[in-house]
Amino acid sequence: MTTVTVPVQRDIKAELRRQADEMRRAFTERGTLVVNILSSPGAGKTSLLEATARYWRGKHRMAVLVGDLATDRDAQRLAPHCPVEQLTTGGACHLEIPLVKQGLTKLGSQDFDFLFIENVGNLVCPASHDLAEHVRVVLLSVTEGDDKPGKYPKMFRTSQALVISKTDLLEHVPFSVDAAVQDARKIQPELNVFPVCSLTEDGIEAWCTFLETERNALQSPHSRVDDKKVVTNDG
Ligand SMILES: Nc1nc2c(ncn2[C@@H]2O[C@H](COP(=O)(O)OP(=O)(O)OP(=O)(O)O)[C@@H](O)[C@H]2O)c(=O)[nH]1
Ligand SMILES: [Mg+2]
Repeated sequence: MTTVTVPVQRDIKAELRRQADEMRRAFTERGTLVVNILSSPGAGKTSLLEATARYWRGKHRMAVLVGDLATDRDAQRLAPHCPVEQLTTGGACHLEIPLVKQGLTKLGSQDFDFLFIENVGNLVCPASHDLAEHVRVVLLSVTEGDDKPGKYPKMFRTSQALVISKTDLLEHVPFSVDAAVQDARKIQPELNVFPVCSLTEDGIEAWCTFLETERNALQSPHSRVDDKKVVTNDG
């Protein structure tokens, strides 16, 4: 008797990862650093991007793709600062490559130094999706509690940077920056950490310098694009 194996399912995620790798290589060649920003709802992603755009005004060309379940409110906030396209997921709790591609088409053929993707506010699902980024950043605001890294490990394990946001509120809440950083570095020892207050712009210079260094590394002859591959551990 002959055994025939009939494939009944395509590995859709593998195809999306392949597309993400291809897009990342193209961004690298164009000198565009792609940054995927993740956090729980309201941790301060859009505020961080507003502060970043204010800090870089006239220095770098930046654009933003911003994901939300509904409304274009974040795009309206960012529009005075830089080119922006809202990606409305219609209920989905994270962004995926096809929607990012649609946003890129709308942004047009202009080259940017930095492309930020503000993901849907959610500390779980976005961690599993590679959006062609070079750098993944997780925000943790001080009002959320310093115990969150260990409780949501995948988000921290797959990120290269941690922004601790709303530091102006530290005096009002029981949040230890040291405890949060220790907890996060148990999961991801290489994590770069940036305490930031987007309202006063305290910490924004260090954050922007980090991004500039990452972009310069893209253009270095020793840069290995494959090293920038995002680890999502999703099979
Ligand atoms: N005190 C204080 N408030 C902040 C800071 N950054 C943001 N906020 C406030 O936090 C709220 C949420 O900020 P957003 O920037 O909209 O947060 P977000 O993560 O983009 O929210 P979603 O896109 O809905 O997930 C707003 O009321 C901001 O003004 C900060 O550094 N300090
Ligand atoms: Mg936002």
